[in-house]
Amino acid sequence: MLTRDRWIERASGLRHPAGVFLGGEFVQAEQSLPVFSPRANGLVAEVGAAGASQVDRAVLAARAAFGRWSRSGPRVRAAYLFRLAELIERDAESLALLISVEMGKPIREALDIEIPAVARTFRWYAELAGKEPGEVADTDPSALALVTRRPAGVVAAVTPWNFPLTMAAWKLAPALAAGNTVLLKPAEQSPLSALHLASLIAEAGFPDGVVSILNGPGPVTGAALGRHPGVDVLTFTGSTAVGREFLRYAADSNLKRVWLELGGKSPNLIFADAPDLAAAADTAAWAIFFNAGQMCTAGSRLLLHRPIAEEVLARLAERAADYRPGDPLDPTTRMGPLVSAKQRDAVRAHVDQAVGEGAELALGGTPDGLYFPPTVLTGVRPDQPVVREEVFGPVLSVLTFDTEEQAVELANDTGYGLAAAVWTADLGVAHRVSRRLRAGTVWVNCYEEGDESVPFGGIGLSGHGRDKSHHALDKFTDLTTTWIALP
Ligand code: TXE
Repeated sequence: MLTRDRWIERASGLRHPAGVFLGGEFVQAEQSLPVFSPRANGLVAEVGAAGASQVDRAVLAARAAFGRWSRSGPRVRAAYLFRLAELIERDAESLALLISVEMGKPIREALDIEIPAVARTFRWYAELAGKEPGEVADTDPSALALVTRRPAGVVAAVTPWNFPLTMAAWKLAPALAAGNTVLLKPAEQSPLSALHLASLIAEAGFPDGVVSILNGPGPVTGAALGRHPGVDVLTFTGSTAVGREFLRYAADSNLKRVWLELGGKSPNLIFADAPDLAAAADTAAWAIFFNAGQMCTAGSRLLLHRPIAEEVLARLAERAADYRPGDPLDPTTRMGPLVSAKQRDAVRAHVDQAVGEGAELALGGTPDGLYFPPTVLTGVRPDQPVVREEVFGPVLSVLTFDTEEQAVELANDTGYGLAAAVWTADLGVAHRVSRRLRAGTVWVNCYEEGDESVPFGGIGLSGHGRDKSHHALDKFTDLTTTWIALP
């Protein structure tokens, strides 16, 4: 791992392609987009942004490329995805550095966690291409019914900044493997890593128009994709509010299929008989402070069994010291700044409001610039906004429970349903509670376990549909039945 000074030196020499990656080449942008770095708390670059007419052109290019790409055969498509994975690994340091500069992720985590996950995702779907056979249905023998999967067509993916390249890969890889062409609209906070990805897509030699990458403001570029009649599927990760917008865009345009992976307010339940209380407390800290809490699966509600509440809180406070915010380009930093002043203000407003309503600040609470310290609130009520709404910062709300029934009730007292965790040595409690928790993912005696082979997504206000695994192909394919008469 390079030293902080070396990373800073490399960051000062970073270059990025100009323009918009449209139809296989970088073309002059219609608009421009300022890029702020939370690390520098200032403007670091300006990149090209696509307006509505470039979105039109990109959709046309994707339409034109679709026929050949979808008929190219899975081995051909897999070869491009494998090549892209190799290039991502080759440029791992540059990609990690861009992510760290544009959204403040600690460089070590960008390099050790995010980039390997991106390469793995492209490889995993390359390996899956062509391995989802169709069916022959058991119908009356007078006819033959074939059920086959077809690529849906032109897919638009609108993604957030908290894991800029992982989110892009979760959408691009399955959609491309299944034979679709894709338009990616990255978040305006993280356009630099997306531009580098675009240059790797060009280098990998993907046919023109198979992938376009359109930076731009959500309400302009994102909305144009959401409303476009030439887009067949829209896949989105971001806020619940914008998820609702995409459903409206679809209703007002061509009823395109919309897949939503939205926010969360995940409960982390620790029972008194947890097999290793210290590990449970350490993991609870990681579950909320990793990525400065800017995680849709952040364990933002810690539900503690009353007899062990004090012990867990004491251990949690010790662990929180490991997450003292620091320069994201320092390899020892485990928590960087929040992504923007807007995000910092929203997080601070949540904490101030909770304290104003009587919550106790057990830890943290006061930011230094964009650096927000690990913050723990006790004495909160289940009906307070800080407990009900996604804060998207390193802010943990702690509640206590006395019985299993009460724990489940508190955990499910939310409109979100992305993830949940339960810590217990009792197999009965583990099974009963995990079965009743309303969430797309439930962890038992662990947190944030994940794998390309396992579906990820939520229910309720956390959205629907699944990223990752072979189930993601459901989003990007249509089932077609072909009846053949057998006279
Ligand atoms: O998300 P937005 P923001 C949550 C989290 C966070 C809040 C706001 O609670 O505090 O959202 O974050 C595009 N039409 N999550 O503002 O606005 C935008 O350009 C079309 C949870 O960053 O949802 C970006 O590409 N598109 C989350 C994408 O939507 C629009 C990850 C996400 O931006 C648009 C991020 C519009 N009107 C935030 N407005 C998760 N699920 O992990 C914005 N966009």
